[in-house]
Amino acid sequence: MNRRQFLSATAAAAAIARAGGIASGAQAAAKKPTPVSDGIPPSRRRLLQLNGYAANAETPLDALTTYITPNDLFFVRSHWIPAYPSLKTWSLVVDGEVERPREWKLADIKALPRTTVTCVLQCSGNGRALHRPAIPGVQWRYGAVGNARWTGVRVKDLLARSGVRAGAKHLHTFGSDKPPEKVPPFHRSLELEKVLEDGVLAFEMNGETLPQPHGAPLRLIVPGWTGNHWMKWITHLSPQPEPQKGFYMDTAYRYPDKPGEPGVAFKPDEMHPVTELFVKSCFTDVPASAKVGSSVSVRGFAFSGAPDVSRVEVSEDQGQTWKDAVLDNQHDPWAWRLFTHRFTPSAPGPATLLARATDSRGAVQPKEAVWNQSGYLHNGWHAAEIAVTA
Ligand SMILES: Nc1nc2c(c(=O)[nH]1)N[C@H]1C(S)=C(S)[C@@H](COP(=O)(O)O)O[C@H]1N2
Ligand SMILES: [Mo]
Repeated sequence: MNRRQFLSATAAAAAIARAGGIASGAQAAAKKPTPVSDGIPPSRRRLLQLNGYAANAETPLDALTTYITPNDLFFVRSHWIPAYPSLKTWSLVVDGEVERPREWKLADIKALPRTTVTCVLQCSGNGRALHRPAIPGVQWRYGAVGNARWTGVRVKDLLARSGVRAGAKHLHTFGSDKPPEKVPPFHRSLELEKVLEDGVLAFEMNGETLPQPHGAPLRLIVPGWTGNHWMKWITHLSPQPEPQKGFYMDTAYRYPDKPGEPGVAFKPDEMHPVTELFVKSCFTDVPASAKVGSSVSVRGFAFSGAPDVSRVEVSEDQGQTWKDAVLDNQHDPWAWRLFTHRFTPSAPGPATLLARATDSRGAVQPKEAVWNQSGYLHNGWHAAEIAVTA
């Protein structure tokens, strides 16, 4: 059913632009080609398109080697072909449990104090294809994740201009994309407490205008929480006493309170919304081959729903013993942490390396991910294979 094909990042961007209709004139004209200075070679600059409708494309692991994931290589997940808002008519409505409902134009939002957060965006379904028994849905493997620098305004600052009433507990969020007939809309809500604490409404990604596939002109950033909370093309925010209703709250994006054996499904009221990311690490840069006695370096990334990763370990013996990998110095709350490990093979034949991360709250990445009926948050140990010759 799924078409799988590699697209060069440029071709993927063009395909996404076509799928989404006409880019707004002003943005298209302003868009200059990004100078490529991140060191990722042209041969690795491509996305893996997982289905034809809408654009759902993941980043191959060998292109996720940098602390900041370049915009042209950042995975795209859209429920349906988006109607990109035109900047001329776009506005953001704030209503609901507020003293002063109001409508914002982008220029007024940009006049508020700015903030930049560097953090991971991961789709809750990343790794779905790795669960057994198999689970229907977009067959993400490893690359529905990236780490970016998001610039915008704090949700707290914007909502404060409307005066949020004490009874409000959930922020209802709406984007401009509309589903095909009879398909429920992607309407969401999340706890006000979290979004007032950490939420950002971003109009820039990695120092550029937020690209349209990633939610221009404005999207929600929820550091540490899964991508389904990160509403793109946002047009309406409404603080409310109760969570939003609808398919994408009551049925989808729920995780079992007490997961069962693989294959066991639960009713929605035995599940809760997916929120925090699970601790996870992946290898990204692994040589295909190595020689007995000469060391090679392997690299990867690790992240969690906790603000930091405290440790990444690598096993060279199927998980019997572990060695600490070296963590890069660069890190920010809820960003990923790159790691390096030097491996000196001692015998010829295929070698397997395993990675396991521990976060700043002490959660350890498990050997096997917990199977759940929607295939969310796969985080089992990642293996890297190296062919060792004498
Ligand atoms: N309006 C809108 N926002 C959305 C979505 C969508 O389909 N429509 N998809 C969500 C999901 S499930 C994910 S994982 C992220 C993906 O963001 P990206 O495409 O910028 O990587 O956007 C989220 N925000
Ligand atoms: Mo997602």
